[in-house]
Amino acid sequence: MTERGRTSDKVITRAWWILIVTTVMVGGLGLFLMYILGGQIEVGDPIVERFTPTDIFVQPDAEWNTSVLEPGSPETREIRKLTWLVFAITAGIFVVVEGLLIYAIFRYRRRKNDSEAKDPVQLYGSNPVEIAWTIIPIIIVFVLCLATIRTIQTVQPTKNERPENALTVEVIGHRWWWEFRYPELDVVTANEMFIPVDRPIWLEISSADVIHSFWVPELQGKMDAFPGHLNYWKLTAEEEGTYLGQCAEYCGNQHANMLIRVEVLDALDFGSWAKRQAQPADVATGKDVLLGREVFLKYACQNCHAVAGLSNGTYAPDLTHLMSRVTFAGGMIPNNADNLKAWIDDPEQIKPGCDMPALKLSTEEIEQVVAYLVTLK
Ligand code: HEC
Ligand SMILES: [Cu+2]
Repeated sequence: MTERGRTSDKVITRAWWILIVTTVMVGGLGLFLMYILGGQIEVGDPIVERFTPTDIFVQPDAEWNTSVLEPGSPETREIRKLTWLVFAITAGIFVVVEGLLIYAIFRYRRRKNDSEAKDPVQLYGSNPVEIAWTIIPIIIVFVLCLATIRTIQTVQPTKNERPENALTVEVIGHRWWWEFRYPELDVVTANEMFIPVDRPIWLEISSADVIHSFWVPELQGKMDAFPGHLNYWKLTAEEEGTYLGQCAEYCGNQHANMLIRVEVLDALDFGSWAKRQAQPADVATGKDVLLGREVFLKYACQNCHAVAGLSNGTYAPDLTHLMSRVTFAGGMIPNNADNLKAWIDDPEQIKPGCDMPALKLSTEEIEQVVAYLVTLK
């Protein structure tokens, strides 16, 4: 072509440069902002001088193993099978499409001795090609669809498919913690779900407020927790150990601190855990402990929290066997006396926006109430 052809080449080159430079600039700016803001997002302001938590955002003693590719139940094994199938099909598509693209780029590139004026052969429409690239994707989507439906049918039970020998756990999402109730065992606990190995567990999942989602990646898929509606999950853990999970539906500002910890025990250990949990632990003796119990009753603690034999609050985590749990506040903080003091002094400092108010206890009262709480084993 003429002068004009060359100018448009230049324009295209310039456009490429503008695109590359803007991408790098916008990306760089984004990273820079993330760096600055990331450093500023801290857990609360250090307004509290009296007590400071020793450690936060830790799941003590647990491997951070939450991979969907390492199934710990028959259900997650089925899900992984589907994952690999979808991956294989889409990887195949990727290879074919990219292969053709690269082939076309090299095979039909402009050669040195091509005259500038020589345009490639111009084709307008081709029925066989149009039909092929309509039918093939339809078949692929159909296959993916069938495979997905089959997996859903295998892993997701209907209301009537509760296995005979299953153990029922009612899972209730709250902002921002989980409640676990075992109706057959008369046990209520929070954030840490204990289950026996090799026995089907029947989960009845719901919510006390907004929509949450119960997700322990190695044990089952995600299941929404709705207020006023039950969803069912069935799972059988195949190995003892600790499994971690996380609320998987954005539910407010502390969503990220709504963790799940599942302890899978052998049948015997589970039996003794359940037996212990079903009994009250409120056996306060000693001056400070008894005073702490008074503090618990005097302040509103008892309206929100249950301690079997002492109070019946249902709004907040059951504290009957608080010290049998290794974490508290939705699994975000290790459970020990120092952290409990910091928490009761000002929950906002640790978990901004959470639904427990700072009740303005004196330093002495905090020491006393924690002396009482740590007896709840
Ligand atoms: C208005 C209701 C309310 C009152 C009153 C209240 N709490 Fe709480 N408390 C909560 C809620 C809600 C949580 C869970 C917060 C979270 O994890 O987001 C909580 C969590 C806790 C926890 C951690 C439990 C766990 O396993 O996660 C302890 C311990 C606790 N409160 C002690 C107390 C004490 C002691 C008092 C009295 C001084 C008190 N609370 C008063 C609502 C309340
Ligand atoms: Cu949630």
